[in-house]
Amino acid sequence: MLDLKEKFMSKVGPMRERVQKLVKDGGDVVVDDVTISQVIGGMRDIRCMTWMISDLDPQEGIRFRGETIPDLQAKLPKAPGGSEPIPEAVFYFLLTGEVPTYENCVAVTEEWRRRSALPDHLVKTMESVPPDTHPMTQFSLAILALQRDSKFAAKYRAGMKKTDYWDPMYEDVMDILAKLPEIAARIYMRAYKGGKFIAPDPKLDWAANQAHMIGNDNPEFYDLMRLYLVIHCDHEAGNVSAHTCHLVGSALSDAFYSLSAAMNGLAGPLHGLANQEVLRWIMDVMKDLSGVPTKEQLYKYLWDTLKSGKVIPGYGHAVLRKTDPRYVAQREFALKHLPNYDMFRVVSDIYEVAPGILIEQGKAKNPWPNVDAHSGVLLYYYGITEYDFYTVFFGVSRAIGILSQLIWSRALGFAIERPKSVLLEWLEEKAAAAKAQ
Ligand code: NMX
Ligand code: MLT
Repeated sequence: MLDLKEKFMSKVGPMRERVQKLVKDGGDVVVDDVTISQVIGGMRDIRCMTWMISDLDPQEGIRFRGETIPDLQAKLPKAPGGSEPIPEAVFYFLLTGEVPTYENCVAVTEEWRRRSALPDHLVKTMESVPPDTHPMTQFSLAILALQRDSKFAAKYRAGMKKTDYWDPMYEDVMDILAKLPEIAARIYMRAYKGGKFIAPDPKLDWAANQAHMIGNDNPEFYDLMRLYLVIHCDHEAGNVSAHTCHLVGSALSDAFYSLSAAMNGLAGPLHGLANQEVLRWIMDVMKDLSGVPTKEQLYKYLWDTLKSGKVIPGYGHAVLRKTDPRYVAQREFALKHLPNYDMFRVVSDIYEVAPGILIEQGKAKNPWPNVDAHSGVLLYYYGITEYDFYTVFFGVSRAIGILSQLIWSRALGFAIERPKSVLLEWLEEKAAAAKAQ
């Protein structure tokens, strides 16, 4: 058995006891109040879920099991010759809470390689979809098509104790993560490169293989893929993709159903699709203003974007109230590898101009850039110019986090999600009663 699975198993018992004790001793403690604005306004900020693997502080940004992105960059193992941590390491860390050794990570790489072959039925399904179907639709469909082979669904049908749910869930998650890079690569190569298939290279780690299978063997791009697939992996529970995965999984739908649903949420322009929107918008800026614009030109262009009723893509956040540390990590990568690239100069200039405009407009609660404001320019620089594809990379990464939590959610026997909705009249009566007091 993989050391990772053994380590996970050893943590399940103590964690179950901890949760049971919490509910027994503190189950009646009130943790939040809810206002009508929150009910109407997307449940913003209501504390009503628990998530074990990451936590988002509005000022500081994401911490994965207590560690910031720079902490992870310093602590997690890297591939030989690489300078960014490998996603295998972050998966191990999220699942167990322990920093893996390089050997632990190699064992995960090997395990994923062993499980990576795509079944014929999946390849046939993928090839039956028109290649110009949006890559996120193809991605979600492919994940769903794999559901046929779910070990969790088969074991559930045969009959299984609740305390055993995590085991086939773990097996399904390992199968999915093993297959995602090739699924993504097949979509990319079919949509943009005439369907040529590049087989994975057994010498490469998971992220480098993602780069290799889309035809890019630049070692710097391998490192970008490692960074990209680590920093997008999780953002606590309330974002649309994580919450969807958790919600669907809570009905004991297996990992394939849960992840496919999550990817449909990630495909929305206010969520993950914002990364393609940013690049599309920057291309428009550079086309309309004939190259790198002046800050004055940018100022006007940004205002025109807002006045036309559009959002400034890549700016703002539902929780964050400062520059996203994932933006900072990508900016540092750009400063190291592509400081003089025209499009990076535009991205940097937007960073100087956009927050002031959003503050001036006075609507957005957070005028600072999020992760999506920077990811596209890096991919574009390394030749991945087909920006409709960018959200698929986000999805490959996001699977690492939300599926780690899904295993934990089944291990801890978390309940089916079923909050209470209320009629608008009920809210109106509440509001009137409060006013009358
Ligand atoms: N450009 C223009 N207006 C904005 C922006 C922006 N970047 N961000 C927020 N606003 C507006 C927002 O549309 C809302 O307007 P209205 O009152 O007319 O409905 C108002 O400001 C208040 O919104 P907030 O409470 O600040 O933001 P909210 O929590 O509702 O939404 C986002 C968060 C991320 C959806 C929003 O900031 C946005 O639409 N950003 C642009 C899209 C984007 O970058 N999404 C990616 C987020 C990260 N991810 O990967 O998921
Ligand atoms: C994410 O990574 O999921 C986004 O930043 C959106 C969010 O956290 O709400």
